[in-house]
Amino acid sequence: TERTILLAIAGGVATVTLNRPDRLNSFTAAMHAELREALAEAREDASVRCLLLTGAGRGFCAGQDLSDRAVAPGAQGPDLGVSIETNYNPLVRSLRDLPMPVVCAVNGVAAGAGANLALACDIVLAARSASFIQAFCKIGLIPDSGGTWTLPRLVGHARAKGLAMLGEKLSAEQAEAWGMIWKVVDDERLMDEAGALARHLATQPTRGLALTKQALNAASTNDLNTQLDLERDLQREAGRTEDYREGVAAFVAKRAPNFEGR
Ligand code: T3D
Repeated sequence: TERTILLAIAGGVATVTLNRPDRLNSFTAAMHAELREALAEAREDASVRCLLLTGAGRGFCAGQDLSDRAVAPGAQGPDLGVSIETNYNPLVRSLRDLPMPVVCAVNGVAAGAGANLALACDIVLAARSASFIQAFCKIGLIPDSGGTWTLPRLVGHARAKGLAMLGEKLSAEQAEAWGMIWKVVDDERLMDEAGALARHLATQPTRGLALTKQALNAASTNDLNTQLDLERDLQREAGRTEDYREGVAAFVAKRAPNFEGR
């Protein structure tokens, strides 16, 4: 059977492609399991210094595959808490905790958990024709995959509530204008630009970027004093990396640095 997740490692970048295009890459339990495997493989490969996540076909990801979820009247449906605990939460945590930049190339519609999966990544590019839909409210659910946490922080409470309670389609351009994503790219340029960005990041000081990610992630919940302490600790760590030494040496010698990710 066709793999539902594709993993390609080249040039320091692990490209992970959601691959159920005829279902707009919506998630089954098997696909979650394959994605966990791919992320573990990428994480364990010492050559990988950036992860790029995208979708095959015309959609990015339509969230949970709902054909798995229809139940006869009166019958007991699946426990969605178990689904979240086993599949969606570990996925969001693993992207957040991955000690390298995670780039997302949103190639088409991102709906439900698919939208919030994209927003859990560090740098989100979207095709001009892509869109984001907090589709949960239309079927009686709440935004998951971190959406209730991520959305208000990215776009503010007023917009988060509008998106979550109305489930309207938000265009990629509006998402960029609201600061929800990094950048919109013309459709035919998306994968080239996302690939170039990921390959660039893979040549940068990976430890420093991982510590930067850790600090910014923590800032969403820390007060200033706690954050200043954290910056001290993480800067101490960054200052002990070989890439920091190389960065300063290259600057002083007026030459290009050669970062090794250590
Ligand atoms: O259950 C749990 O474990 C809890 C966790 C929940 C997390 C969630 O993500 S809940 C939210 C689930 N997702 C949705 O509600 C979105 C459903 N999809 C849509 O609303 C639309 O498909 C889109 C707005 C995303 C795209 O619309 P459009 O018109 O571009 O495409 P389409 O025709 O609707 O979809 C194309 C095909 O993909 C179609 O199949 P067909 O007619 O060609 O045989 C459609 O049924 C299928 N598809 C799209 N999304 C899903 C799906 N099939 C199963 N599950 C889907 N989520």
